Amino acid sequence: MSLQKVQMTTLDEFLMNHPSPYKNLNKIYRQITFSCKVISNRIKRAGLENLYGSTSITNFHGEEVKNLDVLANNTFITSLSKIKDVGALVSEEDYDAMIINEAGRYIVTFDPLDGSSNIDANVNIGSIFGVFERTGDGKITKNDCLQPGRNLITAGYCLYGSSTILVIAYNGQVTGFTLDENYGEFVLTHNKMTVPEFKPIYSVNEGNRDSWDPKVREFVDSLKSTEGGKKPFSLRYIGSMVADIHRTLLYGGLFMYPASDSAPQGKLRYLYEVAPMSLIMETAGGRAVCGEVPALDIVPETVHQRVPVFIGSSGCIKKFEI
Ligand code: AHM
Ligand code: MG
Repeated sequence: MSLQKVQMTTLDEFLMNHPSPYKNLNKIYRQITFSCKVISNRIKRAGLENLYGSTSITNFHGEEVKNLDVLANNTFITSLSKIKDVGALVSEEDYDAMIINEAGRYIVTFDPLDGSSNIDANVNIGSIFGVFERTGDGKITKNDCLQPGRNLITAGYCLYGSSTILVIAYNGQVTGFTLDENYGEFVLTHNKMTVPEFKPIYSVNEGNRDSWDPKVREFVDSLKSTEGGKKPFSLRYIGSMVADIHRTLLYGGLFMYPASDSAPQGKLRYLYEVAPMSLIMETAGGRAVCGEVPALDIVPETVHQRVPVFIGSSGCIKKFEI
């Protein structure tokens, strides 16, 4: 009997075979992926371990904090704080940037558990992260955290879905790894990912339609129009950015979170939601814009700055710009 050759590349092996010019980035990846494995496991066991539901806390964003939000945030902070090259952390769940080592070289921004409103419904949720380098040679400061997405040296997300998938923009490529729970390893499953140039799918919370800018309203209406026998775009909206972006990356289409009357800057935050996802989409050949400006060129003024965003296939973004 001949044994079949095992053709698996783990994430560790991938990082070793594709060394980054940024020293010790693999150590940061080790801590991030460990956090994602822990979070993935706890999400799967949430019903059994009584982890669903909310804390009594409303955070500074005015949002209800879920038990799993706290667990995911603590997991990221604890594991990243062990790396001496990590100088600062910016988390969606914490009011300000945290300087954890003034001599550290890197800033890690993260949304530990995105899609909070879907947590208790067992619907896909995810973690998002980005890594910047400090700007000067001196001690790291909170100002070093306010950088445009273009400065990200790597970014990624982990989708906790029917399987757990980690997608990273690393060394100029987008690569996907699936968690093999038998071995506890992320294994390469999606090599050199590229987003289709065009696909008639749009993804937006259309309940906000009446309070969008008229240009956005007209644009979304045009996607649905059947005038002249046109086939309308299909609507797909999960309400978890990680899941909506993952589908967009694989199938193509357009994900949007425009500004509205109740959210004049949009809802999504730049440093740990929009910038990392924009880097991933642009590296995969797609586009991301905040109105007229490329999303990666925004320089945030505060760590929790929100921006309106349109992100996806370049052919779909082009339609918006016409
Ligand atoms: P969260 O970080 O508190 O979970 O909020 C971000 C989420 C995104 O995942 C998603 O795209 C958006 O909020 C959905 O918002 P809405 O419920 O307004 O459609
Ligand atoms: Mg979020």
